[in-house]
Amino acid sequence: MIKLYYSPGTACLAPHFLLEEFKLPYELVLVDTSRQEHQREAYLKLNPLGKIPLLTDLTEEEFSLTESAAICLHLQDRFAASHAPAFHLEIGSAQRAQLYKWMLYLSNTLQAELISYFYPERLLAEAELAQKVKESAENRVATMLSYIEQHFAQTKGPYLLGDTVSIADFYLFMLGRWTRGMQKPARAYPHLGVFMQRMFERPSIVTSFSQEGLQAPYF
Ligand SMILES: N[C@@H](CCC(=O)N[C@@H](CS)C(=O)NCC(=O)O)C(=O)O
Repeated sequence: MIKLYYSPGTACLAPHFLLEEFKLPYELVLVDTSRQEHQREAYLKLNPLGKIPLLTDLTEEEFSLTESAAICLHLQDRFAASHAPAFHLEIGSAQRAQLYKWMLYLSNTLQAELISYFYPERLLAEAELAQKVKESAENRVATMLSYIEQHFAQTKGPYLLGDTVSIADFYLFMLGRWTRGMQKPARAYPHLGVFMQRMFERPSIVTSFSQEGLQAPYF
C-alpha cells in the first residue's frame, strides 16, 4: 500500500492530487508539524531530512521517496500508462522533454523562491532584514509568474504542455496556490488565473483539499 506522509497544504499537495487523479489506492498519514512531529525520531527514521512530503510503498519491496517533484515524476512513470494513459509521455519525446523543463523550473526556481518568501528568517534572522528578504522574494516570484503568464498567452494553453494535461500542471497549481497572499497572486494574471480556475474544477483537487481539511480561499 502506498502511504503519503502529509501536512495540510504543503508540498505534499501535488503528489496527493496525482494519487487522486490516477485513482490509486493509498493511505494518508498526517505529520503534525505544529507538534513538531516531523522532527521526532519516528519520522526522522523514515525521512532524515525531517521534511514533508514522504511517499512509501511497501507493496513489492521497501520503497520510500522524498522530494515532491521526484514523487510526482515517479507516480507518472509507475502508474500513468496503466492508470491514467493521458499522462503517459514517451521517453525521448519532445513533450516529455518539455515536461522535464517545467518540473525543474517549477521545483528549483519558483518553489525555491517561495521557500525564501515563507521562511525569510532562514536567510537573514533579524526581523527587519527578513522582511526585506520576503519582499525581494515576492518581487522575483512576480517575475516568474509573468514568465508563465507569457507562456500561456503565447501558446493559448490550456495546459503547460498545450492540449495535454500533465503532472507539471498539478505542480504549478500547488505553487500558484501558495502565492494567494501576495500582492499579485497567480489568480490575478489573466491566463494563469484561468488555468488556476480550470485546475480547481478537477475532482482530484477538490477531494485532496477536502481530505487535507483545507478551506477557502483555495488559491
Ligand atoms: N524540496 C522539498 C521541500 C520540502 C519542504 O521544505 N517541505 C516543507 C513543507 S512545504 C517542510 O517540510 N517544512 C518543515 C520544515 O522545514 O521544518 C520538496 O519539494 O519536497
